[in-house]
Amino acid sequence: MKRTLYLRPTGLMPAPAGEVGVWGGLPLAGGWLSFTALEIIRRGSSGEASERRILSLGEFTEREWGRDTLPAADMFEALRLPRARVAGVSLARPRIMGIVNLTPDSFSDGGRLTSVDAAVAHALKLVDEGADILDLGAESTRPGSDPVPVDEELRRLLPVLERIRDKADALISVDTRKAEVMRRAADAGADMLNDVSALTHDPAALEAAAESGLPVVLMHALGDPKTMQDDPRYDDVLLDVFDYLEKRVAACRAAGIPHDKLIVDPGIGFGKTIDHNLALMAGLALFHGLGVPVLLGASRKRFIGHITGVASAGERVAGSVGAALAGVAQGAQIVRVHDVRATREALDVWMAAMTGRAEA
Ligand code: HH2
Repeated sequence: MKRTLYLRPTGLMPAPAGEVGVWGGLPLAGGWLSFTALEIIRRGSSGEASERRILSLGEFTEREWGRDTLPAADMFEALRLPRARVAGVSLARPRIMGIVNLTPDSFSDGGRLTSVDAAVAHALKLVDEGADILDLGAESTRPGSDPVPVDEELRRLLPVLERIRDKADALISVDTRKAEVMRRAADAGADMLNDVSALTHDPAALEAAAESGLPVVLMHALGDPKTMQDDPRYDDVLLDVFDYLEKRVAACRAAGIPHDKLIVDPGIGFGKTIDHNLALMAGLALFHGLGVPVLLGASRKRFIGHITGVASAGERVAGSVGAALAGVAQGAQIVRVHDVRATREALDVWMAAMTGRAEA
């Protein structure tokens, strides 16, 4: 049945330490925030949100509790439950995924890491700077990019993966859309998979990911990289992306991937205008209603250049840090970034200032 009612947690505030609760609030996904209100979004027959109403949690439960079933009860439940660890790493605090592009043509830093030595050194530097996860990508998916043959992707990826596997004190994620690359990466010791097509590009990917037993990031993209920026349209971008990810979560579970191995990502910049990206950023907390961790990849992307006027992607560090903090302020458990050190410092200060506690 098509979903017509959505709950976006709002009135977000830092979760208190220890057993003390926020009066009138509930913990958001077992993390660092509590939500004290819900935006109730109703989708009309035209496909657009036809009603948006913010109710405090007290109002919501008082009004609705008496009924047999709470509206969107599945989402309400999903918002509160703590998230499972990802490959042993707790998501009770935000995690940084550092980008290692092994491609000659990535939009922001392509061609820099063409030797295995340079890529390994860069990956280890990101860990030193505070990355919890490294995301190795050997196929660019920037707008307009061409696909890479599987042999070439493996040739770029495996030597680096094998060399950092035992050296890097971080999880290793592999950013790929291909089943064969997923299998080989799992054999070579990868800890998680990241597919910008949410396991739809390669018909064998669902099975390969399920067999690997690894956690998987399911990202939303409209169309493929070659054409995705040609006039993308949605009825309501936030609700359409939610529905898509909900369907992909269901497809993964049907294929044997457990719920606690899934992570979702709205796919900033993948078949989206500036307005679409900003609607997703502003509504990001909605995705917690899927009951799995949320990943945000906004680093150095075009909407940041549009807002700041910084044309060169490599110089969009401050804007990217701002975007990462905005994501974490909505409970995103993982931020995928190029500039690990700047993000780590900003995040540590932001968390300490928000919660009144410095992490050891
Ligand atoms: N963005 C890019 C690539 N992979 N994966 C996830 N989960 N989320 C993202 O937002 C995302 C992603 C594009 O950025 P980048 O890796 O810097 O560029 P390129 O694809 O050109 O290598």
